[in-house]
Amino acid sequence: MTQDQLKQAVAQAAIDFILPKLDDKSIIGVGTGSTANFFIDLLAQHKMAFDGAVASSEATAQRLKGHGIPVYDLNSVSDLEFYVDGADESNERLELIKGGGAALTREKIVAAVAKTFICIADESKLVPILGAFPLPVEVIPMARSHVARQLVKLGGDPVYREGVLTDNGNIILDVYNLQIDSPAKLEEQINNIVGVVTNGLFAQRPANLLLLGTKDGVKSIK
Ligand code: ABF
Repeated sequence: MTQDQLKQAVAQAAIDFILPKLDDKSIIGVGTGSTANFFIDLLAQHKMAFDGAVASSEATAQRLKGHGIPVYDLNSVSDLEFYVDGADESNERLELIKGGGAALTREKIVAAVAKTFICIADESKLVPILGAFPLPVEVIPMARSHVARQLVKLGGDPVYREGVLTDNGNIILDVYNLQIDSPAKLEEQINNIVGVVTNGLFAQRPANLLLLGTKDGVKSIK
C-alpha cells in the first residue's frame, strides 16, 4: 500500500468510528494536513449526519466550505465531541508532535475543547521517542531571537522557517536535535518562554485514540 492509501484508510476508520455517534446537532473539530484532507473529503459524503465543523486552519475551513460543510467559529460552539487530526509523530502514549503544517496553535485550541481527540496517521508517524521530527514552535515575530536563545539553552537547535507566517500572523521556529524524554515537562518549559505562542508538543492533552494505518490494516491504539 502507498502512504496515501494508508492515510485514506485511517481517514475512513475515523469516519466509521464517529458516524454512529453523530446527530444533526453535532459539530466536528477538523484538523489540517494531507491526512486530515482525506478525512474532510470522506466526511463530505455524510453531510446530512451532522450540523457542521470547526476548522483548525484557514486551509481546512476553505476545504470544508468547498464541500458545502458549514464552518463555525469556535466561540459560538459549546460542545465539541470529536476532533480529528493528523500528526507528525506519536509515541505509544499518544503524545504527539504537531505543527509541520504551521497550524499548531489553532489545532491545540480545538483539541483542548474537544472531548475526544482522534489522531489519524500512517505507521511512519509512530516512534519510540519523540523528537526526530523537528519540534515546531509558534513565536511572536519580535521575540524570534530571544526565543531561539532560550531554546538553545533547552538543548535544541532552532531554525527559522523562512517565508512562513501562521494564520495568526506569527513565525515558526523548528527545533532540531531534541531527545524528548519528558514531553509534558518540555511542553510546559517551552510555553513558559516569553514570546512563545505555543509549541507543537501535544502531551498535556494527548490524543485519546490513535488510528494508525499499517500494511496489515488500521490499528487502534488507546
Ligand atoms: C497537521 O498536519 C499537523 O499538526 C501535522 O503537522 C500535519 C500532519 O500532516 P500530514 O497528515 O500531511 O502528514 O495535523
